[in-house]
Amino acid sequence: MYKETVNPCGEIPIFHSEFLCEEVYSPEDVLCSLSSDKNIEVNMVVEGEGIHCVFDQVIPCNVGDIYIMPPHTPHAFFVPDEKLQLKIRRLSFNINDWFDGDVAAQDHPNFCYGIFNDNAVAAYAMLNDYTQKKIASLFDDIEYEISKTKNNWADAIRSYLSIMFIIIGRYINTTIKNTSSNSSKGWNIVISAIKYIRKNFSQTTLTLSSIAGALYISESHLSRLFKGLTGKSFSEYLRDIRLEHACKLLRETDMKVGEIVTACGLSDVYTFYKNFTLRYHMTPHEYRKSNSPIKNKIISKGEILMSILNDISANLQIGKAKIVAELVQQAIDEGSNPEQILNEGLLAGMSIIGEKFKNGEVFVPEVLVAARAMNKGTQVLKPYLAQSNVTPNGKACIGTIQGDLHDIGKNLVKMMMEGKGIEVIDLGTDVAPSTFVQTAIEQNCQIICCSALLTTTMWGMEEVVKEAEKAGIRDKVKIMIGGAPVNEDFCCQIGADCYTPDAASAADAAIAFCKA
Ligand code: B1M
Repeated sequence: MYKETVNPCGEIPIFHSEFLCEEVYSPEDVLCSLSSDKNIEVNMVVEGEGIHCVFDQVIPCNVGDIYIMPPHTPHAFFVPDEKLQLKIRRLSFNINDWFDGDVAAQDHPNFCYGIFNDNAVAAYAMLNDYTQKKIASLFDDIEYEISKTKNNWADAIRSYLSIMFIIIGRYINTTIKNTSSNSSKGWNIVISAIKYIRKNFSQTTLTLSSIAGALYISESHLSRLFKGLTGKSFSEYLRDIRLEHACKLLRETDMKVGEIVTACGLSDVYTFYKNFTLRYHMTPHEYRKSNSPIKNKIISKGEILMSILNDISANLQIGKAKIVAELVQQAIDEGSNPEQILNEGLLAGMSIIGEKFKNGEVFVPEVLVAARAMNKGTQVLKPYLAQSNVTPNGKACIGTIQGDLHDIGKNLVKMMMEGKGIEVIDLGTDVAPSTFVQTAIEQNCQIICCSALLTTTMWGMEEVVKEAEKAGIRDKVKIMIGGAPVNEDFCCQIGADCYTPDAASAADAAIAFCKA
């Protein structure tokens, strides 16, 4: 609700407005919501309760509280939660149009009849019932004069404003002081920077230096002013503005996370997820689910599922093992196919981390936490990938080749084979050729499965073939190989029996061997 009365005759502008404040207070977002006017503002709380923020000051406000803000002072009203309402009456005018000399000179002790002193940048008063009514009636009189513009209306308003300031001056409780001696100029610069950021945040190339250039000041000066007056660094502010816009897009559109990242000028999905989860303690998907106002819109099962799969991939990349496990369960509950969860959620995320690792964008610790998250996710999937109540179809032993510690692929192969009813003995990682062969002999395995991820160690698979020949079991056992660096040609070259590119085809091939 917003009602405004503006002087219609065009002589001396003065505005009276009455508005309902609905924005919910959130400490992280305050700075983004502050706004300032070129006029002086007199704000009076007429209904409800709320919060008034001036720079980094947070002041609870109630009916009868008055806030006077000099020109260009960033401030905003909020409600503590969405059930509460706050109604404000505001007068806004250029003080030089209405007063002369001391009363209008911002640095004079008699500025606004002495309401501001000691370099104060904001003043507020709590009025008693009697005074509150008096001030409310002055607001009414001024509003009336503005709307009617009768003879000498400007003189009448000038008198009402003087009386108002003098009365309020007696009740001033607090003034918020400038921390910097020339902070009014500083604020102007910071406000210009904020405006510039808000206009251009979607450009990935936006930097402090480009803004400093646009405002003709040095980067270090802008950086100091920004932090000093807002309490936030430029990069923190820019990140918050972008995240806030991302929230808006998540709430109000169907855009995919990747598209939102681009639209907000963010660098990549990985960083977006990391910052979003840190800031809002939930994933973008969860945020969209709980905040989307698009009521009556039918979101297809496929869309929900795709969004969960994207979340699985993104959380895996930042190593959020617990969240990954929960999301995998959620995807299953939504009726998704376990293989799709594996391929389009878990493995999709792992392959992005692999690329980043290759390009030097992430390092071993990040890969390790991602691998841990992958394992947590596959643990949840395991019972769904495995078919229950199947009688053993054969026996195999599996391990990662000597010198190689990668076990995620191997674990998947094992899981898929077990799903087909094959009993699998897991030898772990860094397995010597003799261990594969001895296990096959002792446990009577039909298949030896070797996994390798490193080009430097894949030749260990040839050793397994030779060891099996040496032990005289080569014609009794099938040797299957797999892993990123090996292929069909390599399989033939070392004399193994079968190469498969993924876990599902490995399980199919193994079952075929067992049944043959
Ligand atoms: Co390492 N690593 N890593 N790493 N790591 C790779 C493999 C690498 C390609 C990364 C890169 O540079 N792009 C690179 C190898 C380069 C090369 O040799 N050409 C590499 C390197 C260099 C290293 C280190 C040397 C790094 C270092 O220390 N500087 C080091 C080596 C340690 C060692 O083994 N001695 C190392 C360490 C690690 C971590 C410990 C941090 C971690 C492993 C954690 C773990 O496994 N518990 C790790 C990881 C996670 C990776 C990447 C990122 C992911 C591997 C993975 O799990 N993929 C990987 C890059 C990448 O692959 N994009 C990389 C998902 C998994 C499901 O796929 O294992 O291929 P994969 O399995 C697939 C198929 O290959 C197939 O089925 C699965 C899919 O369904 N499959 C089989 C696998 N085995 C099969 C067997 C079969 C049939 C199919 O029949 C028997």
